[in-house]
Amino acid sequence: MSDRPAPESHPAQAPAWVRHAKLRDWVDKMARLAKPERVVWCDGSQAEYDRLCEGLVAAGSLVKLSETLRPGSYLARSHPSDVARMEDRTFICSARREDAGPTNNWIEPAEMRATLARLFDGCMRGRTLYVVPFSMGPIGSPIAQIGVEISDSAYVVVNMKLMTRMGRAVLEHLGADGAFVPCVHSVGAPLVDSFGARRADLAWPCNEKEKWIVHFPESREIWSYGSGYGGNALLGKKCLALRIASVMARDEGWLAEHMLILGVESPQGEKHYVSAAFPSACGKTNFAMLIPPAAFAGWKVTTIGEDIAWIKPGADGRLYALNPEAGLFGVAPGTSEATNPNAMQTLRRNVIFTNVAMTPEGDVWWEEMTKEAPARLIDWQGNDWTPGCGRAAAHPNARFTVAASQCPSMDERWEDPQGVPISAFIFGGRRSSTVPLVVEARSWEEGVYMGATLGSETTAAITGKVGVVRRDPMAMLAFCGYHMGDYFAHWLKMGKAVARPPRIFRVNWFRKDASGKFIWPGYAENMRVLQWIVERCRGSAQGVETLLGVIPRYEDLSWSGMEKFERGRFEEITRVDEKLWGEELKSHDELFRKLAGRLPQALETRRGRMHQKLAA
Ligand code: SAT
Ligand code: MN
Repeated sequence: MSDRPAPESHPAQAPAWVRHAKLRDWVDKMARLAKPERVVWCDGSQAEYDRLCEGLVAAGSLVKLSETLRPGSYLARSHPSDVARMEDRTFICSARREDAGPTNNWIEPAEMRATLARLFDGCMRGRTLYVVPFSMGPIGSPIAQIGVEISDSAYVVVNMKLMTRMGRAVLEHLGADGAFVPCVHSVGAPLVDSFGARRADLAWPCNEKEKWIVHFPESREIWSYGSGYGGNALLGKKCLALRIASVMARDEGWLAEHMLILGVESPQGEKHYVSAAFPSACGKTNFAMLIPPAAFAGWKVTTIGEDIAWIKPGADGRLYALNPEAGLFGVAPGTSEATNPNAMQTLRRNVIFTNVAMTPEGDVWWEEMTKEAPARLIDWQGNDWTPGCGRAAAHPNARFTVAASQCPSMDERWEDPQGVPISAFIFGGRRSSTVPLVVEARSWEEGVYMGATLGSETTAAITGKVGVVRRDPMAMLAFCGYHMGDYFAHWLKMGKAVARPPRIFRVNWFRKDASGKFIWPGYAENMRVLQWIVERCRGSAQGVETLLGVIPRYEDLSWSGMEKFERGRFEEITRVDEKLWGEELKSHDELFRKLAGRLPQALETRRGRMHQKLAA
């Protein structure tokens, strides 16, 4: 039997509020290719969200959690082959291989398009094609961008509703001919085969054999096939807001960064905003929602964003940062009242949890959420679980999706369409030795070098060996949509493009002592470092020059409430060990060799100077 002509080739008409002819044509074209049973244009309403969640519950894809313990919330359990972003299946298909650079996977665009045409042909048979218009950034903000994702996953639609400004209002703003980034997504699991035979759906449909996350930077398109999880499927996040946006930013003179944005207000009411990049497993979300320790009465830390920053020059010569997202897609394990009370408060209601464990009462649990695990749980795969059974109850990459507006620490300006002025950039990694608690760059160039050579040790949550330093320039290794050498050059250029560029700092909360214990208590105490940083920006704090930059002395930080942290400990955590830095530089050499040919001379020179200083 051949393809049945109807209803596949006659998907539903677009509603009257879709005035964009090119968008309608594109959706028609995609529907003819993917052959869904129906097309639904999402309006982004609460009624639509509730209806879709009900449908997902009925289909067994979501479990409704206890309305008393976790109101308005759901749990999804993914297929075990589909639990994280897949860097080895992520491609930057620029016209020329050298423009993707050595840190990205690349396939020749025509070949990739042929593969996608084959994969997407009929891939939505028996399913609904949802059209999901979304804005990254407040609708109408001069910094915002519009995307339209088509997806055959209702789970994706409800997550996009929490993570972005989504629906009819976006298309009303787009008008009849506005620019949008087309994003195509399919779980790659048709319910009807090409002979018309139907099969039952799975709770978490995906394609076990093939997954592809593909970007065409020149035409600014995103295609994703085979996965329904996180950044593989919620295409506004890493795909648009970082990989495609980094290319737009390079071309248009701004920055799309893998950075949190937070505000720090002193008791005198002086406010600074800082933006910080951390590779995964460095406590980025916790830092974004920091609550100052008791001794810091009158100090306030507020959140603008916890993952991505879009940063543009303002008329006053400063850089302004905007959080393009409207929600949080955070790692659940490790989140607790001790590590992040603001996150715990955010998660009280209206959350979609993915791959966490469930209690017999219909609430959620994950490793380290409480000191003691409940006596019985259903684990992330739906099996009975008891403490000591040898398995993790939640998947280490289990997630929560929730509207940012529910977070008690959100800054009053978090939706300011102009963004907020940035005083400092911070680069942080997880390093058990070598890198001091905090160091300030003496120049923009030195700061760019710090960011470019950012490294972090791998943890159990990341696949691969534990404790190996992975170079992750600006925490953008997996997210830069073009050649990393050109990206560094762009950063250098941006420092010259504004009259008052932010100061740049490097931090490391993770240094260990000789007995292998963390020296710094972390969490709330990070406020002490943050205070020094903003006071440096104000010009009021002191420090000393070292090989690496300016480092505070013991007396330059505030220790009230933490008197037990003696001078000796502080010296241990801020020491610059020349032998270790000799080793460290060799590893910078390795990264630079990889980028040779496109590495800016200024960074080369700086590295040479460090080598010389160490040799002297
Ligand atoms: O899954 S996401 O890409 O959204 C989060 C992450 O892996 O960094
Ligand atoms: Mn991230």
